[in-house]
Amino acid sequence: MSEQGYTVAVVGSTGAVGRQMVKYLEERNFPVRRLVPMASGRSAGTKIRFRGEDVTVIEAAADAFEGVDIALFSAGGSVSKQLAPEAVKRGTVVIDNSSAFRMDPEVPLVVPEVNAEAVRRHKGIIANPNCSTIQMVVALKPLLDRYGIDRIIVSTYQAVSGAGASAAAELERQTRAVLAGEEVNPRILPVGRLNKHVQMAFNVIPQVDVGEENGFTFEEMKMVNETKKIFGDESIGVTATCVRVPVMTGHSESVYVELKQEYDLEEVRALLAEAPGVVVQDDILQQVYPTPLESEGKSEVFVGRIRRDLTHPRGLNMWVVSDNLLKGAAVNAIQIAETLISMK
Ligand code: NAP
Ligand code: 3JN
Repeated sequence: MSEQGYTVAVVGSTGAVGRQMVKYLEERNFPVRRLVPMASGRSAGTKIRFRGEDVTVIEAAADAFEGVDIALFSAGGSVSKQLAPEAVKRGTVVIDNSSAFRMDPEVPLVVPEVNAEAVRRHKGIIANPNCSTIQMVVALKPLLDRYGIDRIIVSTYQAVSGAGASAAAELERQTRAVLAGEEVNPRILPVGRLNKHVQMAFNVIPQVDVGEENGFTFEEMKMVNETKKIFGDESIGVTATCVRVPVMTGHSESVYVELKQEYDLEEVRALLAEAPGVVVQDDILQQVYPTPLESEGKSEVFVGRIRRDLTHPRGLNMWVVSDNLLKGAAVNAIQIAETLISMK
């Protein structure tokens, strides 16, 4: 690592998340000495803009990591499994945005507002959690610290950009087709690699990622398992229902939490208002609450509809919204990199 900054690779730099990684490395003034954008052979040779200059995208391959200090991976789990160990062999610290290593006990799974210290345990790879997990744990962390958490029941309303640039394009195409009275022809959502596809425009789909034998989807089980790992508490009960909605960007979540102790609602609001990375927007009588449209382009987690549950003395309901491509992916990954270099 050089005093003038770091050589930073972005693997998947042409994708929905990778583009935001490049943009936010610049916006957050990360000390990049040299940017190395990578993608598949299909995009090699194309240019991306960084700090006012065109930088050529190269094909991701083992040798391309020679001299790279930090690599932000966002090209899917199979690329991470194949190339992250190669990058580590060459001295690169990998911050991986896929699920490939998240549950590996040797790999820290980090949301800096929640468990920044875990970065110190890395052995070359640090995992970035799933977007739906990240925004929920940021909002729950102050409550975990003050009261403890018994149980969480979450339902998500996930934007199509979470499924990649092609899914976002599909929603736009389908919406135009429906309005023009044309055939819709679903091709990507809910899960590109499955054979059956479902219309997204003017619809909601109760499936994010593939189904599992236990009746949950992989996305739902990511929320269950990642939350326990990040909070370092296997005893917390987590149940998730993940739903895709026809929103371009911004995931929303209805979160019901049962705390270990009785709480004071005004104290909960104050704790959330003071929590790092959280913005409270909460006044139903004045119609103040977060929406995904308004969260787009912002790095914080927005919390509203904070209310005492009427059926359980330690139950609390809230509505949690964040830009899934930013705090849910690119910004959290860059915050991990910022934490890493601050610990040097
Ligand atoms: P996307 O828009 O489809 O972009 C995929 C990117 O990966 C493109 O840059 C693509 O490059 C590149 N790529 C594909 N195959 C490759 C290969 N063999 N070698 C190198 N690069 C390759 O997808 P996305 O939404 O940005 O998501 C990418 C990945 O990020 C996901 O698969 C997931 O693992 C992770 N992700 C995580 C979260 C989260 O919750 N934290 C959210 C969204 C995504 P080309 O231009 O060459 O095709
Ligand atoms: O669908 C969403 O809103 C988030 C998608 C995340 C995602 C998409 C494809 C593959 C992931 C992820 O990060 O959990 C993966 C993956 O399993 O790597």
